[in-house]
Amino acid sequence: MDDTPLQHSLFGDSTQRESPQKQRQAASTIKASDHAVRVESIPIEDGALTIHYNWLSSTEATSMFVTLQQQLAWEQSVIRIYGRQVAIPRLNAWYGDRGCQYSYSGYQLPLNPWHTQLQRLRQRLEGELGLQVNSALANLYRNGQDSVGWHSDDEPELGVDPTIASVSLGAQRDFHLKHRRNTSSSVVKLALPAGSLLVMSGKIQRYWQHCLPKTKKVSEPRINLTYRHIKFK
Ligand SMILES: O=C(O)CCC(=O)C(=O)O
Ligand SMILES: [Mn+2]
Repeated sequence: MDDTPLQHSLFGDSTQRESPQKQRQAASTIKASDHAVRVESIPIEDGALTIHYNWLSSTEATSMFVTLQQQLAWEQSVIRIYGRQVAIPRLNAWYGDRGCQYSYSGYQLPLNPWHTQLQRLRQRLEGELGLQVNSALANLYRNGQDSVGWHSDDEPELGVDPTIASVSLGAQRDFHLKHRRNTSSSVVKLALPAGSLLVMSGKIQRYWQHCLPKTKKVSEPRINLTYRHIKFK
């Protein structure tokens, strides 16, 4: 797989490389306590994609990474593919309100009660962005050889056109999206730095797939938290 990080020219990888003046010019820069959050909407057909760079300050992102790496209930999930048991190339852990069950590829992740730090971010997502969230899937990519393959977050328990809020901590990794039907539209390639929040909404899970490809360029670990809303029957 080609893992060349083709930057989306409009959407640079992080505010850290930009001058303070350029940061001030960004149309939607807002001040969140001690750090500047830069919000960019990526124009795509059939869905909405927004990145909030520096949603967490670098101090917050670093300390949260250390705590969560040590304290989350990381497990090696094994899924069934064509009758074979296959270990997925990352560790994961599932958190949520009571009754939030989540399965993929026939595997039901055990539900953990909220970790305080995950709960704190959940409250920020609800309070600041007005999102409705009752669960979070945590992924730990131990190095560049860990990955997640092409998929959509379209499990029935997420309902129609779910909003997924994805927080990145640790090593920066590339995140790719491709349209399911319009094969002529090119793959959208984004870099997700520590402290960024990516919000996928609208019809995006219906029309697009996303993945986190393997890369030889990264040897450090990364944690990703995808906040979701599980619908009860
Ligand atoms: O690690 C990421 O950025 C994406 C993870 C993801 O797509 C998922 O858990 O469904
Ligand atoms: Mn996903």
